Amino acid sequence: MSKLLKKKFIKIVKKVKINSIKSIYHAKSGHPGGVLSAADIVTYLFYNELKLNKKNINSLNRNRFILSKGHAAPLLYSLGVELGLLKKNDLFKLRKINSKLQGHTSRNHTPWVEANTGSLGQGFSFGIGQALACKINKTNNKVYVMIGDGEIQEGMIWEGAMFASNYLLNNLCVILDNNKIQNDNFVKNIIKINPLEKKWKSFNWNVITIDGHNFKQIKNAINKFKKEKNNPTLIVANTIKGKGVNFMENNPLWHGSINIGQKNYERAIKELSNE
Ligand SMILES: Cc1ncc(C[n+]2csc(CCOP(=O)(O)OP(=O)(O)O)c2C)c(N)n1
Ligand SMILES: [Mg+2]
Repeated sequence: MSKLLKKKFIKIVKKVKINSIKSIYHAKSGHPGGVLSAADIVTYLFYNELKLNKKNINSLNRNRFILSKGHAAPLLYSLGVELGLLKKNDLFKLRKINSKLQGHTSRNHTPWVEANTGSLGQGFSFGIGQALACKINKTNNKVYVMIGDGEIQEGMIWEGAMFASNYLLNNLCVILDNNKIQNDNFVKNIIKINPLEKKWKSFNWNVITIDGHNFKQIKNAINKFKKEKNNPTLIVANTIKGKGVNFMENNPLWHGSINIGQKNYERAIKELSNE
């Protein structure tokens, strides 16, 4: 990525983060921590790999992205605004009954999101199904799925992990947002997930570990995935929950669902604006 492109890109991420926090603040409910840990990677994917627009949105050959940790939905909506798929005003409709902006992603309400997610583990399996369907249909596209580190405590994940490598789904790239926190506690205090890399390698996945806030590393990992000939890829992205807002960083309190409140909102926006 050239310096100029990187600068432009960082500006977009900043807007996406600010708009996500704005929508959660106005809804008086939502999940800021996991939005902020995932924003760099998901924005990278949307701008470089998905390239969704109003025309290609329903094409069979499109690359897909499934947000399996569906509670980070405001991140997708803010990206939708940047890409012209939603209006900026829509952000104020987050979590309102029947609005396009459901608290967890819903295809029925927002057709350009790939899947209804929120029940942890299911988006992962849905993505595996899509990747298999793409293979069967011989479409030359990629399926990206983001999962949380708490999410992999779901049993369904491990059945899917076996299935995906059994069917040689090298068109599937799963990004694990390894922010070390799940709901109201640290992941390691609920069920230990380490050694992460060893576990996934033993399930025959192509495993790549990166700093999930470093664009060069994100780009290199995606490029490696695209060269993989046999196995599905897992990118273990080490991230910070609440990244960019000091008082939210690495603090389970800001997982959600939480009413941010005016003072904290103003502090958060100030910090994100100067990030
Ligand atoms: C099947 C299921 N069980 C429990 C929950 C409640 N829940 C919502 S978010 C969450 C923690 C998720 O942690 P993680 O996957 O690490 O997400 P992140 O840290 O990225 O926000 C839990 C347990 C759920 N949504 N689905
Ligand atoms: Mg987590």
